[in-house]
Amino acid sequence: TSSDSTVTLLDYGAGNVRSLRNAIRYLGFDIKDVQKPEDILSANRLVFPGVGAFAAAMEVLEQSGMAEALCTYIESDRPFLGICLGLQLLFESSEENGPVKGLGLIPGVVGRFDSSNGLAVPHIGWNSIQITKDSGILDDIGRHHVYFVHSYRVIPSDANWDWVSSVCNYGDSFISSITRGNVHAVQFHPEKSGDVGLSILRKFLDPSSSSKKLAHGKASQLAKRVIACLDVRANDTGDLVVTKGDQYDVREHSDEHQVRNLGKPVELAGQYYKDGADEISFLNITGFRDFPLGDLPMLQVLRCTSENVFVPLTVGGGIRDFTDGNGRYYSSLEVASEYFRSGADKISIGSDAVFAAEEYLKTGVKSGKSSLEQISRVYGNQAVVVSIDPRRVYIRNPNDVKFKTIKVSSPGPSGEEYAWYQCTINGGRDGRPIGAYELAKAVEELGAGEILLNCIDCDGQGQGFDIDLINLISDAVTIPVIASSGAGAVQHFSDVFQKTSASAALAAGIFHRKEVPISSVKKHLLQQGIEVRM
Ligand code: 1PR
Repeated sequence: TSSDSTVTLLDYGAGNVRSLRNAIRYLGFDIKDVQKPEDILSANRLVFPGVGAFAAAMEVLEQSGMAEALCTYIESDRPFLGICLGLQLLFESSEENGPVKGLGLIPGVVGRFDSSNGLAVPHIGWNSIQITKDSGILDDIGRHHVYFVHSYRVIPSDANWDWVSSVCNYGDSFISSITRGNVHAVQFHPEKSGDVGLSILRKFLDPSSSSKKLAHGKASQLAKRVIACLDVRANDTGDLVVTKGDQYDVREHSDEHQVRNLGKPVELAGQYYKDGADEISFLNITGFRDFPLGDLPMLQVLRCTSENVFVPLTVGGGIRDFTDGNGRYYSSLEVASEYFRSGADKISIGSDAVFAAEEYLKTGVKSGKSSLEQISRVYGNQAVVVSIDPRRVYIRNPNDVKFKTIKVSSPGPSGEEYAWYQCTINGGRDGRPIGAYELAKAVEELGAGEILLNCIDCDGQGQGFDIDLINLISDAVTIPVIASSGAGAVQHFSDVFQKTSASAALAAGIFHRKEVPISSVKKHLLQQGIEVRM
């Protein structure tokens, strides 16, 4: 048997549970990994983070004999915490590539969110939940938001109601947690839900730990996210620095033309987490030319950051197939896996997604071979962001180009009333014959779970987001769109959420230059009646 500070973790190897491990260690507990079914039966407390797809998880559990051990363990009311798929697997079956049989401990079917009314699926982001019965572990949740990322959910019913301990709203009312005796499971990710998430884990790991017993809140709408972005690259002396460009030019306008240095990546990320960032993105902006697995410091940045930062981390730059100088071939999936193993929750693909979309639009066939398709097949759509770097091209006549055009709100330099948005690759250096609209639609079909929508014209200008562009893209897709580039004042954030259906707003310079703290942005949004996580 294991000592009091030991937590048994059932990680069947289907994905990244590094952040959960980090959170458990941060709380002062040791982790023992389940190797065989008996390890489940002898656990003091068992955490089961479900990752990957339902069917694959069930197959592993059944073949290894762990399904039976899990059922025995749970039926004898031993301390259990399931997370995300670890909740869903307790039910009878799932529609994910199914129907597929689950463990069958709780009545109910796991179904997909209905996106037919324009609901963005996956459900990604922060909601507050409504407690329906006392569970102990949720004592401190109050009105706080917790982080969800999933496309499937269970609807509460008379048959499962005695298990339900909280519900949440997204399109439908769905089960956000269950509790019976010592058995708990949550649909959200406590390890990614900041301080309140850590307190939920702590209450499970040590039920005698003190709690504030906050008054319960209501199930909220999905909160709009505020994301801090760190463009990272090596400076001329080889140190990794956070930099920031003007329209993608990151060098100082001095004689030396040094790479602008705005701080150290790990420190800044830690600061933004404390300041209330809902997510942190790292973009390895020279990844297109310097192979990222040769760039071990970036992986180190992720490892260090994820030890202390408990909100989602995205990393992008250089995700593509690569053959190094010695002829060793690395697939994009290997590159992404290394990023995930180092602590990323999502990866972001820029240039390579443009090639994939071009190929798909040309052939009309999904080859399944692009980095985008491969990574989303293995890690799920929710783990794959496509970063678009468009440049505005003004035109006189909308029929001049074969791409989707818009009538612009303010005319171009020669009075042009129309524009299209040309995709670029290699950090904005090369324009491609594809529009941002066409790209967004194509990458959604190829498996992207989210779009990070930059705008080269607005980048670093502090004049506000490109509302025309954001409307163009968010109308084109049902996956969440992250508006990026141009934030210079708190009003720009309320503007983008009031005038577009963007799910999140990302900013860099305004935070790095300490012009406006994240908390002021949140306060302003709240005053404007926009749901945010405080
Ligand atoms: O093409 O897969 O290797 O990915 C490269 C990634 O690096 C892409 O996501 C691309 O956007 C990014 N990138 C490449 N070069 C630059 C550069 O600036 N020279 N940065 C770059 C992109 C844009 C935003 C920025 C916002 C907000 N940075 O992420 O943070 O525009 O800035 P602001 O709030 O200061 O206006 P691949």
